[in-house]
Amino acid sequence: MRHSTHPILGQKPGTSGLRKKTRVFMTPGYLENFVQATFDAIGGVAGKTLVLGGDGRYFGAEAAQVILKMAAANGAARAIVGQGAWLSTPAASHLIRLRGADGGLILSASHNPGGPDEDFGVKYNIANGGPAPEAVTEAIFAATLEISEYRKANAPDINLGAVGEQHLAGMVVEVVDPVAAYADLMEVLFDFKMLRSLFHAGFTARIDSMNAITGPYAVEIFERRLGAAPGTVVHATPLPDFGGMHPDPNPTWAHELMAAMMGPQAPDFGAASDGDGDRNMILGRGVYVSPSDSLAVLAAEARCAPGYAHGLMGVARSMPTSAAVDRVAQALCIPCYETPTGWKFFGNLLDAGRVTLCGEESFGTGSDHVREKDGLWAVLMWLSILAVTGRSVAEVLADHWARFGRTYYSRHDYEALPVALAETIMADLRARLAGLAGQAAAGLVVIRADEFAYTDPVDGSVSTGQGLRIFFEGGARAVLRLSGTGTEGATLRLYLERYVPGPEGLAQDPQAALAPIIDAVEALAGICQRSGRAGPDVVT
Ligand code: VG1
Ligand code: CO
Repeated sequence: MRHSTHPILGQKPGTSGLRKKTRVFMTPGYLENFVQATFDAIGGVAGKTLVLGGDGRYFGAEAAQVILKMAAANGAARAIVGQGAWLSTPAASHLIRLRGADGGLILSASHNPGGPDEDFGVKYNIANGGPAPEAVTEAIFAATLEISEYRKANAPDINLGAVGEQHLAGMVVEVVDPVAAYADLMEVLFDFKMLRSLFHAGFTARIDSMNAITGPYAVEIFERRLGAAPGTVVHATPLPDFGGMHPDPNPTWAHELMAAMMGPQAPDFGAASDGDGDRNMILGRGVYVSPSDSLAVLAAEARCAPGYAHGLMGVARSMPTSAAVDRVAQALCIPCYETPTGWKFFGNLLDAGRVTLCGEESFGTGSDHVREKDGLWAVLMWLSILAVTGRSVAEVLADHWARFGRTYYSRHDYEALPVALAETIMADLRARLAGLAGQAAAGLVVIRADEFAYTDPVDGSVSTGQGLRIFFEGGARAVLRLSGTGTEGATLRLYLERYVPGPEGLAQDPQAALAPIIDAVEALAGICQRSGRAGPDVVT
């Protein structure tokens, strides 16, 4: 059936898909318009195979029914759907690749809270399993400006609870176990026998799935296949509102896990996942691993896992991520690429075989096994390192810093700022960037400042306006950029970094180590002064 429609006024996918308040997505025709625009932008879906699933959040199952009817009406041949409309983002990426699908739709707003008054989102992934590159998101945006009708089959709902094939207006709907293929892939990359022995020998862990999608995956992998004690995975059932949890795996939002890991009864290892399972936070007993350090450690120790026993082709990090991994790449004599924020920028490098590991400061690490970041993969990498080296998380970190030096790092988020104010703060600083070199700010001299732009080394595409960078004397750096994933006002992210080569000062708290840079940025940009805020909302 054809439904005529009004243009939806230019809905532009952000850093990772289109993210809006759930009620906006539930407005009649809204989801339909965006999905039709996506189908139109990719040249239609006639005869194609699509993968579909999401993180279990509110409205996901209803949205899946709508998308299936639309895919059928648009002539798709087959839809592969996770049972219950469940698929973690890395599992969806794997399924697209494994089944040779033409693309997939992931129903998630990732680390944003879920529920009728919270957030929903739709991400379109391409045939390599990765997020749509900028050219595709631009085409989707253009299509949202032009769309005049959408097509949706007038058919009954599919039973998403029943694994097997069903038919919907000429399209095959294949409902699959969301976990099995992903867990099998992990068995190929990691030595499950060795990891089973680790748990068998009494190693303890707390894996916090935050009531989101990784629960069933983590229970299958850690408790069933690796023999970790029942209850190792906590908050293991995906709930439509994540049980009120904010599934953002950082010290602020995963505070229950933080408290457990810093307390007297702490297990050996702790990890948390985000809503759609592509992010991770890694903890040891009494110790927090900053994501930039986690990426560097994984790169340095990757050979501990059989999937990486032959070494790495290269590594890539997003620009705001610390340079800790650069020093590892230098020691390994492999290339290190610096890309804009967002996993889509790693896709070409991974496809071209130029890099094996990638990571972002926002708790995302991954490899060429899929084309998304992968939270549980990171957990298995860390467990492999601990099993092979026989060291604790704290010892692995201390060894790494002793060898490579320590890069103090922190991200300060100012959330829900008035959009105009956030844009003015950025515009004012941007206008002054060129003149900053040689100037002192709160006693710290600026060496150089610019706005990051990226030319993709594989296809030559250029992405501009990717963050304001200020380099200070002594190897310190600050980056400012506006978030592309929020749904309320603007979020300004300030990324801070300082390298200390020797063992001196290694025990220093990152906020204390970074205090001179924090003061310098406030002197230059006046974020607190102009917003009237006493400080950032979230510090990671
Ligand atoms: C944030 C992170 C970025 C990440 C993106 C999607 O984007 O900073 O590193 O790739 O979320 O992650 P932004 O524009 O808000 O800074 V997820 O877990 O949504 O797939
Ligand atoms: Co995510």
